[in-house]
Amino acid sequence: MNTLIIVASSVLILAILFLLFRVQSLVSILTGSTKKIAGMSNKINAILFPIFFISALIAVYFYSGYASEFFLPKPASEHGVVTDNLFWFITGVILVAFVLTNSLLFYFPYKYQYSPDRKAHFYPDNHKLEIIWTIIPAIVLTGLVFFGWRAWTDITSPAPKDAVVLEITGKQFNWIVRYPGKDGKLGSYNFKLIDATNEVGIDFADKSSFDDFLPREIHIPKGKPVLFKIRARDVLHSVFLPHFRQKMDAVPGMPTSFWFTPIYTTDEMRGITNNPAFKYELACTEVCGKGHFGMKFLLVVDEPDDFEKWYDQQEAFLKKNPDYLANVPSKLRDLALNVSNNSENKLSSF
Ligand SMILES: [Cu+2]
Repeated sequence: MNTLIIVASSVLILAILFLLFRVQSLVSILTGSTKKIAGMSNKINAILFPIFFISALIAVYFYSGYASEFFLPKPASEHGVVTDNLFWFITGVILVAFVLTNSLLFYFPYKYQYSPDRKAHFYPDNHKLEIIWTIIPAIVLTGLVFFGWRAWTDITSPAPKDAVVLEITGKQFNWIVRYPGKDGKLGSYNFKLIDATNEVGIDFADKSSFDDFLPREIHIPKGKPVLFKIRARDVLHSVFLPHFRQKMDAVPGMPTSFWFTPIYTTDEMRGITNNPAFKYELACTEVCGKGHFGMKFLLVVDEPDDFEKWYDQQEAFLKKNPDYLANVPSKLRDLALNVSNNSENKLSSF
């Protein structure tokens, strides 16, 4: 409300100044003293420049306090902390450069306003100045690009060997998540095998697929690297995990990936955000059709022990859908039955 009042009064003051100026111009035209108007309008314009700049700075200051309510909460991954630090550092650099250059930009029209006693000074170039204002931004920008590049390569580099792997497939209009089961290997897939139940086209000729499971919620352990393998079934989608500061397009025919390490469990984040109903979520950030808005998937960060427990309780796709055993080559069918029924014990045979 305060912001609204401040903005409204600033607009009102500007409007009044403008009207005063207009009235005075008209009066001067009527009385025939046009030279005086030029001098007067110059003065008013000159004073308005710094006034406008200072009021804009005050408005930005108030607005940033108001907008901070909508900032993303604390980053919940190691990469998120790096990304956030980089963001705030860049914002700081830009703010300093902005305030410096714009202070001069708005101050100079005031300082060098028209004066009959002053003649313009011809000052075509200054090599030293040119070199300084080229080299300093060049060094700062190179530094920023370097840190940004390092953060990016870190997120997209190969995940550590012990990373928890999961596959996420975007389709119009939901996400399908697949874990590799106890063997840690995702079974291969083939788009020709997609049907209403086998939504990602799991290929049951590959024995790594026997224990794959497709849960309704993503679970990941705190403090361990997690690798998301991303693909799309139809159009472009984009996997966005705002709390972990992760975002990657899901592209049909071109698998992508990223990895990160979560640092707060869902429960811890409930404490941090002071919101007992807090849930991590995954959203689609590529306008992919009319159901785009509904592409939400919940994500839970567990303590590593709870995660193991949850992982062990999940039922393999083949166990839930025994009809698909028919797709398993006959010589592997016994193994498939064993693995899917009791994935924990039988995997040593792989
Ligand atoms: Cu989408």
